[in-house]
Amino acid sequence: MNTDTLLARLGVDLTRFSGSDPVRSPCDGGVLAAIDRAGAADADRAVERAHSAFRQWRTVPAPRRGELVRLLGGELRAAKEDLARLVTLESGKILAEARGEVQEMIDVCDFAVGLSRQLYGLTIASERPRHRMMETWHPLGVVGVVTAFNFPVAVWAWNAALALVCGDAVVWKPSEKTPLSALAVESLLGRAAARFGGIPEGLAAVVAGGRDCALALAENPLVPLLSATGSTAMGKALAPRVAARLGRSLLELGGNNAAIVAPSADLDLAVRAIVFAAVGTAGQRCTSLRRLIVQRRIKAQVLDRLRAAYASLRVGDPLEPATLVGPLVDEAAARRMADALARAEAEGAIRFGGERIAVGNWADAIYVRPALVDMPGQTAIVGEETFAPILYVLAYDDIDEAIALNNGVPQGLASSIFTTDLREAELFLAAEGSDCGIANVNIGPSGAEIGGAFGGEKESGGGREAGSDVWKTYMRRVTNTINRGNDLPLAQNIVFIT
Ligand code: UN1
Repeated sequence: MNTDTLLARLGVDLTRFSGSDPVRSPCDGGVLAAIDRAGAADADRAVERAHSAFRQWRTVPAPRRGELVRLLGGELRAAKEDLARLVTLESGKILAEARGEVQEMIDVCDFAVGLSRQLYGLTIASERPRHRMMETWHPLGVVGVVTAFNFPVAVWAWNAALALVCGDAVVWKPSEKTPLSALAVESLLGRAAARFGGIPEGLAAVVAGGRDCALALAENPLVPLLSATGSTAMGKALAPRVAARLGRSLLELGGNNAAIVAPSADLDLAVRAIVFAAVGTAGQRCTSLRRLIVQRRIKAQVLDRLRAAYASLRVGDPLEPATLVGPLVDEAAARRMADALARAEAEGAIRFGGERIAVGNWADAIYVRPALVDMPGQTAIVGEETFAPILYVLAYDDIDEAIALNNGVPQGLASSIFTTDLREAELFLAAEGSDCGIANVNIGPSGAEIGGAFGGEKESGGGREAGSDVWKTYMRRVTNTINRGNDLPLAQNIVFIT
């Protein structure tokens, strides 16, 4: 199926593709379509329209808003295979993972539908006679959503499914590398909206532009919440602009995720988990495993097993069912990977893999063998996130040292420990254990379910998306005090007689 047919099946208006800016597929380096890029003024217009839409949407009862999201989930189920294929073509992730990404959208829609009947507030005991206090949650406004190429659709869904149920409008700036997947999602939402009986115009918009659009969303006072996923550098550029107008940011930034392998670990299980977490999505997840912290006595054994597993990894066309590792997203990613490996070698690394390989006749596509890098310690390069399949392997002697290494980087997204020792596992999860937003036992750091709150600490940005009580970020909390009496008792026993 060619791309035009795929886009047409997804309901994308092909007349939008008469633009001058080519969208390339990392799979073969070919041009998928050429679009016109939106600019800052388009972003501001979309925000204005979204704000008007919000003013209507906030008055629709939440369970009814949930119905829209239920219908969106239905459209996603029906289009799962087509959308996954488009995600693979545009992002380069293997089809199995692209299907997983669409499933993640469906899952969060289901979650949000349930939530639409559970936006609970509290009743609070008042200190004053014949008074009652309560907490009410109201819609917040326009939510700006900035997403990255590696999860071109799921991250929007984590935000939008919740935001729509919470009564908000959404303006989405997708990655410049993956606008087509975003336009396809916009079209599927359009189908859901038609079944719903129509939604306010501009309630969920896509602004397919670049950095200037993201900056416009950050600076626009009609955007009370900016949810941005991407590099730490991007977060550092956007967050001060949102803060300058005292807006709210939800940041999901870089990770430098570690796994500790303790002597008691089930190594068959650990090796499988490590390989998935380190090479899945070609090392281009924010949750990708980048540092392996192995007890010194078993390090040689673990490295041997990993080398064997890495040697048998099939790197190639992500549309082929047998492929486990697809391409890197672009030339710049390949350059950053080569630079990181060169720096690691200068810092004492012994490297296995990491070289570029040819796939098909695709001279403009970038495929690499994942790299396993034996390091003498946690050197400077190990503290950096390189968005590529590089796994640094470090040794530790005792568990406190392992936890200190886990925590000894600027990022704090995801972490894990492989152990069958209960005390060690519990220590890792305790206050003095991992300092990350995600801490796992006997599974890798990536591949989170949507039911939990997703996000990390330190330079990973501090935001939380998806499940648990994250919906509260998308609403404004109002504290109400109601007096049913004829007196006016003041709080804190203040006497003020007029
Ligand atoms: C990301 O890479 O931005 O936990 C998100 C995971 C996925 C989401 C990753 N569910 O790996």
